[in-house]
Amino acid sequence: MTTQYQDLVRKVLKEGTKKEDRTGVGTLSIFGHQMRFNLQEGFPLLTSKRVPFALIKSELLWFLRGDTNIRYLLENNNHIWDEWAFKNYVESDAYEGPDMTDFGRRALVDETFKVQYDEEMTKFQNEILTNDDFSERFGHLGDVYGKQWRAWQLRNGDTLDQIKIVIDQIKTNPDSRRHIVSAWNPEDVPSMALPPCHTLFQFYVADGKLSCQLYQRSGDIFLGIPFNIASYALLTHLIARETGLEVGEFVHTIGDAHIYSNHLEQAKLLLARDVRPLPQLVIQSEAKLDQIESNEIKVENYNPHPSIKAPIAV
Ligand code: DHF
Ligand code: TMP
Repeated sequence: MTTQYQDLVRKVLKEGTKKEDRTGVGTLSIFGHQMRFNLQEGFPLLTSKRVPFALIKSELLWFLRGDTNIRYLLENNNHIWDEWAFKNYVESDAYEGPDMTDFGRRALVDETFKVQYDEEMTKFQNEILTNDDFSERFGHLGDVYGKQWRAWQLRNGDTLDQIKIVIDQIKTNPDSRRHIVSAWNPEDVPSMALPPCHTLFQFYVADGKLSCQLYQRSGDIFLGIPFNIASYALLTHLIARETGLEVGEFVHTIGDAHIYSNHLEQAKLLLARDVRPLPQLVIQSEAKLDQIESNEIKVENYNPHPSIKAPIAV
């Protein structure tokens, strides 16, 4: 059973350099780290804390639909992207409520402010869900993953579906060394709510098995990375199913791998726990990739330690 995630946490706590960051929270950080998960050995969902697989599924299906509006996520009770859409809204001319500058950090330290923030956030979520105009204006995160994966904008006005192309190429030319999907579009980076953290991935076919390597430029080890591992493992399963291959490995390469300074206690608690046998992924669907429903994808035999709460740096 793999302890690679634990090993990464231990390494960063021990060897990480103290480094300030954009969010003002501060991190311990290392540069350049690689983990390998053999997908034949089970589905790599952390067992040392509960990770909400339902949210990982709906986020990935949202990317695959080419959607960049958080409305679909909210309809699926997924709130992992709310803060970044909310930020665009409160920084716009349309917002008239109380000052929300630096809301992420202030909500952690100021109880009165937190009440106001929760109120404004609830209003915002309701508007996104019920008001089409509002949702069109403020639900989009910019040209993030879904747009770049499924409809990369070309100079001549057409768009390019990188997922479709990579699937066709895996089927017709499996030995190719060019099975690449890039979310990093330098022209669009300035207009994105958050420039892509999982920037580029490549597929590899050998011995009838499909492997995937991700280059992630920036990794929040306690909150983001467990999601990213499971999300790309699931993507590899979905593409393998679509191309008639078995699953091979997921290779996870991270640039700036960091633990936020307000996640240190949580990280130590996680390290004190043992790792348990991995769950299995079951996909029960006849549908093509684009039509798969969330309830057709399940993990079985997932018996993790309890979840551990941690504040997210905005
Ligand atoms: N910003 C930062 N600072 N770190 C991130 O990992 C991150 N991830 C983003 C967007 N911005 C980010 C998108 N992915 C959670 C996990 C992944 C994610 C966003 C949020 C998260 O908060 N996970 C909680 C559970 C959340 C819930 O149940 O709603 C967890 O405990 O895993
Ligand atoms: P940055 O743009 O300044 O690197 O901040 C992005 C933060 O979000 C950073 O802590 C990495 C984290 N993150 C992940 O770890 N995984 C993800 O999938 C996303 C979207 C973000």
